[in-house]
Amino acid sequence: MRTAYSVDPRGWAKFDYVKMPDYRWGILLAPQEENRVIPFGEHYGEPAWQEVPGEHRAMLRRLIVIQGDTEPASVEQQRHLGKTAPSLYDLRNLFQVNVEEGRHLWAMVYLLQKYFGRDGREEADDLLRRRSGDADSPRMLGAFNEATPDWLSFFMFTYFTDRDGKMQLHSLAQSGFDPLSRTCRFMLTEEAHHMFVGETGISRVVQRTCEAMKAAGIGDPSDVTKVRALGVVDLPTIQKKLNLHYTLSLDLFGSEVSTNAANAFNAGIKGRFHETQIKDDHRLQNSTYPVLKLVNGEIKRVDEPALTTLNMRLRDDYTQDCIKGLLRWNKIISTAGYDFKLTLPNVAFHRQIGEFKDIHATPDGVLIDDATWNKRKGEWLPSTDDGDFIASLMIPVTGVGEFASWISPPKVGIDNKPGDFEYVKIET
Ligand code: BYC
Ligand code: FE
Ligand code: FE
Repeated sequence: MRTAYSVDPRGWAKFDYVKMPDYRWGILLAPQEENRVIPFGEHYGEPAWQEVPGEHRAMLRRLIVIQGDTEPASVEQQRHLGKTAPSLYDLRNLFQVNVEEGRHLWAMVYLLQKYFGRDGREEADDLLRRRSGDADSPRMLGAFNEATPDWLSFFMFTYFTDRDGKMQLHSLAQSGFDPLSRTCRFMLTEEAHHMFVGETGISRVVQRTCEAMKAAGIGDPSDVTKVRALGVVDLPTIQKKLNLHYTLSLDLFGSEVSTNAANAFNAGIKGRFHETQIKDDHRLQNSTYPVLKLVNGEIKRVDEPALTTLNMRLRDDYTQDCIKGLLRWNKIISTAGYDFKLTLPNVAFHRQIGEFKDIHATPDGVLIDDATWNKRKGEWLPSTDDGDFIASLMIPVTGVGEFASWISPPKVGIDNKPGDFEYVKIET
């Protein structure tokens, strides 16, 4: 695989071919900021900790373990995809994402080993024992036990779920525990590429679908049978995949109202997105934040103490961040002359965590009963048939400069390489 192989402080990304088994992880930390102070919570303004603060040890360890647990989980979920890559370019991106997620696990294990003594080592062993989707020892958070069955899911996952990673890493990058802050700041530089893979991946799928529809003279993008006959993914199915991965990712923010989140903030362990840029007291003892709640069978905004609503706040920041990609995808569709818009479903739709986990709602946020949900959920979430159709398109393409029928080539190559660059050399 052609990737960044060298990790030196001046221009750490030097590219060359590396054999996968020879790939080595470095422990990468953002440079130490001189005189950094804890930027929020009850220790606000005190010097950042270089060692684990005894009183917050258990909470800190729990958050590091949860963060660490998601990283190898995503690799486990994606491990089958190399077999069906739509091009060498995409195969290279998959491998790149996977080696970096592996390194993110390494970064969290480094913190556990270096700063937490014996129980840190035991937690690190447990990280190796758990497996995504395993009945006996699953990964800790819901979305990381779901399947990533095809490349459309991979792109949705890197767009939506890696973006939860971005938000959580930003919050942990604010941490008063300086070694955690420094590891997370470095991880964020890699996270940008993962989300790029997702955003451009979906762009390329949408692009190809629109081109194929136009060439075939199809006017109605919702004519699923006709569009599928062209060997491309129809836009309604892309919307269903989006609904699934967005809502699974919303669950990763935890409950809207959470004392865990309040405690982590108070303790100076986990801050807000862009904490240091927010203009307020950074203690939040007296302020409120509006939360969506179920009140007498209706979805209502209710003001709650700001401290307990930090998960909701981070989730709102996340949704704002998600919208940007949708604008780009919709631009491709409208430029092609089609009247179809991809949208984010209402936060009450398809939830397993938080306020709305016990009710059913449509993507528009209309509450519905169990029977209606069971009858209609196939309109909103990928069905077995949809999965089978997408699977039928997942035929590997390994010729140099070639791409599968259902996806456009990228606009530019990685490291400015031309379209016919051999990103991965496959040993036969
Ligand atoms: N599934 O007070 P609550 C990434 C548990 S992704 C299962 O509502 P809290 C990546 C919760 O643990 C970023 N369980 O929530 C992306 C708690 O259990 P305990 C990963 C869940 O604690 C792509 C109970 O429910 N990093 O990096 O405020 C590829 C009540 O919880 C879930 C982090 O998440 C769920 N979805 O917030 C590769 C950062 N949600 O303790 C990598 C660290 C909640 O009562 N984690 N529960 O047994 C955290 O900050 C928090 O733990 C959470 C939950 C935001 C996840
Ligand atoms: Fe990661
Ligand atoms: Fe990632």
